[in-house]
Amino acid sequence: MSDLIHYRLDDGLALIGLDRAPVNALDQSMRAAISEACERAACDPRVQAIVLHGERGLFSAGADIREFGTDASFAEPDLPSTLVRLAEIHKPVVAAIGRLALGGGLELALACGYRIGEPGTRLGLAEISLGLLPGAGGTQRLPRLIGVESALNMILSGEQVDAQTARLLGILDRIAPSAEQLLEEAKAYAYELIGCCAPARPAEAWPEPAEGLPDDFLAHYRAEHEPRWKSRLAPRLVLSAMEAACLLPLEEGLAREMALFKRAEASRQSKALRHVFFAEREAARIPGIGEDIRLRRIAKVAIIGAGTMGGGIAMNFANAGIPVALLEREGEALERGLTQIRKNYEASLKRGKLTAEQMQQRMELLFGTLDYADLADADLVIEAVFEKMEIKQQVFRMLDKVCKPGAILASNTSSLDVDAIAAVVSRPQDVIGLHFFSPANVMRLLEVVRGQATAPDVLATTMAIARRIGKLPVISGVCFGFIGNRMLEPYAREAHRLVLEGATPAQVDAVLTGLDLNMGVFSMLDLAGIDVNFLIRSSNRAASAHDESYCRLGDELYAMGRYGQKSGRGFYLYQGRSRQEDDEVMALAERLAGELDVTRRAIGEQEIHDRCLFMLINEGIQLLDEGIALRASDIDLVWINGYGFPAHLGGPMHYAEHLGLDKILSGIQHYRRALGEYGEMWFRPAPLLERLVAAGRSRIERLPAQSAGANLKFLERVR
Ligand code: 3H9
Repeated sequence: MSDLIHYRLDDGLALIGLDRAPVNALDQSMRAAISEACERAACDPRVQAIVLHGERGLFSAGADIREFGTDASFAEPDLPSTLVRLAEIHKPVVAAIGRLALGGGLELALACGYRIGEPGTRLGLAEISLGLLPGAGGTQRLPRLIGVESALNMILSGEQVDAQTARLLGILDRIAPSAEQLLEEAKAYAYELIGCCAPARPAEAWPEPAEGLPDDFLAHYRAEHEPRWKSRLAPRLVLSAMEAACLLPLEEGLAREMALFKRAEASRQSKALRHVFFAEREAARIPGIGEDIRLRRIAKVAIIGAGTMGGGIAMNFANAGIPVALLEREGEALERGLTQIRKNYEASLKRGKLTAEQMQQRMELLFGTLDYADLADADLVIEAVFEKMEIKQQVFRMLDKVCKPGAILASNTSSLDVDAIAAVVSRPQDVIGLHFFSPANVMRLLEVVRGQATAPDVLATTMAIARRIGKLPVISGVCFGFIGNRMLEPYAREAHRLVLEGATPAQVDAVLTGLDLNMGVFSMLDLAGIDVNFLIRSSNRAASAHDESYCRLGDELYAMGRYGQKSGRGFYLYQGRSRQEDDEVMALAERLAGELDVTRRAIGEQEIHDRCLFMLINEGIQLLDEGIALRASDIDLVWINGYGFPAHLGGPMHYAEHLGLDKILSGIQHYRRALGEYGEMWFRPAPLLERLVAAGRSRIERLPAQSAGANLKFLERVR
C-alpha cells in the first residue's frame, strides 16, 4: 500500500486517510493510491462501510494543478474514472471533510454516498479561476444533489461555502461539533448507516436537475451573465456541461463533461490562469530571505492622513482585527475621514456583507487623533499624505522623533523615491514603501517597495502583514512609479500620441477593452482624475523634458478644468453614468497636432494594439533587467490586480510570450523606423528583449548582458 494513504481496519469500517502534504492534491500517484484502497475495502468482506478522510485534517484541494497540460493529467487511473468506480461500491462511503474540499476534492466527496463536515469546513468548485470547469463529475453530480441553479452559482463563482451553508444546500449531511471530533463522528455516522442497512447511495434529491425550471432557464441565465464573461471560455463551457446535466443520463453527462473539460484544459486561457495561480505563490518568496527569519510583531498600526487613501488603508487593518490610529492635522478632516469609513461599512452592511456587530467591532478598532504623540506605541506607521516629496519627508522627520525603536515606517507613495524619504530619518533600515491601490479597502494589489537600506526583517514582516490583511503583495525596487505606474507611462504615452496622430480616445479604448482590459487608457484617466495625473507628471517632468508632445493633450485638458468624471468632462463627456465622445477633445487634438507638426491619418486597430501593448511589455522587460521586478510573473500580477489586465491573458509578460518575443521586437523596430523622430526617441527595444530574441528564448527571464554597459546606455537614452 502506498504511503500516500493510511489504511486502517476498525471494527467493520475501512478508514482511508489521505496523506499527501500540503493539500492532498490528487495527482496520478494519489489517484492510484485511493483507487487501490477503495478496491481493497470494497472486496474485503470484513468491511461494511468506508470512511474517507484527510489524515491531517484537510480533505483535499483537488486535482494537482501542476499536471494540467501534461500527459499526467489524465494518466490512469484518471480522476473521473476513479470517482465513477468509487460511486459504484456497494457499501456506504462517508467522506469526512476537514477544513477544505475544493475542485476535484469536492468531486471526490460528491462521489461518496454520505458527507460530514466540521464547523470550519469550506467547500467549493474553484476550477473556474483556473479557466476550467469541474471535470470529475462536479457539473453532473452537484446539480443532482442541490439543483441546477445553486450548482451553477457555485461553479461559476468558484466561491467557497461554509459548513452551515453547505448543510442547508444539501452538500453536507451532518456537521461534527468540532474538527477534533470529525473522524469519530464520521465513524459513528457510518455505524448508524450500517445499523439501518442504508443503501450505498441515498436517492438523489434532484434526479431530474432541470425539473421545475422554465425551459428557457439556461438561455436566460446566459443572456443575463454573458456580458460579464467578456471573451472567457470556461463559463460558457460550464453552461454546456450544465445543459448536459439537464438533458442526459448521468453516464452520458459525465462523458460530455470530460470532453468539455479537456477543451478547457487545452485552452490558452486556462494555461494563462494556471500561470497566475503559481505566480501568486511565487511572489511570496523573497530571494535571500529564509522562512526562519524573525518577524517583527505588529499589534498596532497608525495611518497618517484620513483622506480617501488613508481611510481605505485603515479599514484593511480594522477588518483584520488590528487596532488602527488615524492621524490628521485638523479635527474637521479627521471627522470627515471617520465618517467616510463609517459610510463605507454601512454600504457593506446594506449589501449583507457585514453584520451590525462586525461593523461596530471594526469602528471600535479605529482611533482618531490629531497628536503625533499618540503614535508612540504603533508597530507599523503608514503615511498616506499628499504626493509631494517635501511633505512626505516632513512627516517622516516627525515619525523619526515620536515612533518607538523598531517601528516600521512606511510610505504609501505611488511613485516617489523611497530612498529619498528614508534619507531624512535616523533609521532608514525601518523604512519601506507600501503602495496601496485605490480604493485601498477593495483593491488586492500592494506594491511593497524595498529601499536600498530596508532591513530583511522589515520586508518579510510587511509581506506577512500584507497577506494577513488579504492583500497580494508584490515586491518592487525603487524607481519612479515602481513596477505598475512606470509601465503605465509608455503605455499611456502611446495612447495619447495615437490621438494626436488621428485616432479617437474611444477608438483607442475600444481596442484595449476588446482585449478584455477592464478599462481603456482614457476612461481610466478620466476615472483617476486628469488633475491627479497632471500632478504626478509634474513631479517627473525632467524625464520627458526632451519630448513633451504626448503630455500636451493631458496638460491642456487640465488647464481647461476637464478633470475627468468628477467634473463631468475629461477625455469624454459624462452624463450620469453614460459617456460620449467630445468634439472639443478631437478639435484640441487636431490643433495640437498642427502645432507639433504631427501628421494626422486614419489609424487601424492593429497599430493601436501593437503600439500600446508593445511599449507596455518593453518597459516591463526593462524593469526585470534592472532588477526592479524580481520576476516576470510579478509584473503580471501587478498589472492584473492593479490595472485591470485580464487574468485570462496571464498578464502582459505572459501575453508577450504568447505573441512571440521576436514579433514584439520586430514591431518595436518597425515603429522606430516608421514614426520618424518620435519613433527614434521612444521605440527603443529593451536590451533584455534583444538578448532574449538573439538567444532564441521564448520565455521572459533574466539573461545577463554580455557587456554591462548595455543596460546603462538604455537608461541614458530613455530617462
Ligand atoms: C480540479 O480539481 C479539476 C477537477 O475538477 C477535474 C480534474 C480532471 N494542486 O495556496 P497555498 C500547493 S482543478 C497542486 O500557498 P494556502 C500550492 O501551489 C483544482 N498544488 O496555501 C502551494 O505550493 P508551494 C481545483 C496545489 O493555505 C501549497 O499547495 N482546486 C494545489 O494559502 C500551499 O498552497 C483549486 O483550484 C493543487 N490543487 O491556500 C484549489 N492547491 O508551497 C487551489 C495548492 O510549493 N488551491 N497547492 O507554493 C488553493 O486555492 C489554495 O492553495 C488553498 C491553500 C486554499 C488550497
